[in-house]
Amino acid sequence: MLQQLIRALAELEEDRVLEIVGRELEGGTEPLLILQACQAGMTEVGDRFEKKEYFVSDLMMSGEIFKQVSMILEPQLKSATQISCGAVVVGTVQGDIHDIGKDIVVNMLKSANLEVTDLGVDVPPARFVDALQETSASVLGLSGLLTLAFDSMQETVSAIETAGLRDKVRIMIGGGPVDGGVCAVVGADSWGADAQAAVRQAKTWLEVGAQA
Ligand code: B12
Repeated sequence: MLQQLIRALAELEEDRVLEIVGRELEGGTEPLLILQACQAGMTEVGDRFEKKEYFVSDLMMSGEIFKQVSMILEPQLKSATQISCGAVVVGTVQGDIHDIGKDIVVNMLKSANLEVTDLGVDVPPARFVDALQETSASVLGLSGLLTLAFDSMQETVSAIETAGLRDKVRIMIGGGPVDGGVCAVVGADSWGADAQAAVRQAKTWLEVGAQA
């Protein structure tokens, strides 16, 4: 059934996607598995865009469908307890407006009872610095899906260094094309392939134990 969900999203069949998601939830499927299937569908959309089978309007459509699914799954992914276990700042870097993955990361961090300041998209380096100073957060998550986002990530890390905050803040990066090589070039401390990795890393850095 999850294969059908992947295909329905790849085919941009909005009603079918929502129908399958509803049925899977009723049948007791883990919300995280549903989310991962939708992510696989989005990857297929991206592949078709690369092959010029899809256009930007199709990317937008896939984004809309994914956001609806996220809204349905969000309450199911939230845990019951609400005690904050640490502060994290998150945003999509300057020049990049992709926010679907970033929003999932934000929601999952919140679900882990972390206090998250979400700066949104197209965030300039100075805004990250301000937010870190305002919140005293010791963890920063940078998201970016475009190759040009790597430069913005590097500029953000440099701005944090210049502001004298680098030794107080651990920086993780993520988004479609990010990997260990990008992490090293950008000067971040860690990178993650998905939202679960972001939560694991933040909890490790914040030394949040089993209570979160
Ligand atoms: C939907 C989409 C759009 C939508 C975005 C809607 C929105 N509100 O976000 C719209 C239509 C606006 C869009 C626009 C563009 N897009 Co676009 N888009 C996509 C698409 C199909 C899906 C992205 C997505 O949401 N994936 C699903 C989410 C859940 O995955 P994710 O973002 O990777 O996030 C997960 C992980 O990466 C991780 N993660 C994310 N952030 C972080 C942060 C941390 C700290 C950690 C640890 C983990 C982490 O956790 C997330 C959840 O598990 C991708 C294709 C792809 N393969 O990714 C292209 C893609 C990213 N887009 C692309 C392009 C080229 C563009 C445009 C330039 C197109 C154009 N000609 O205008 C513009 C750019 C606009 C801009 N300045 O940013 C290219 C980028 C190529 C490149 N290497 O630079 C891609 C790869 C498509 C392709 N194959 O060519 N796009």
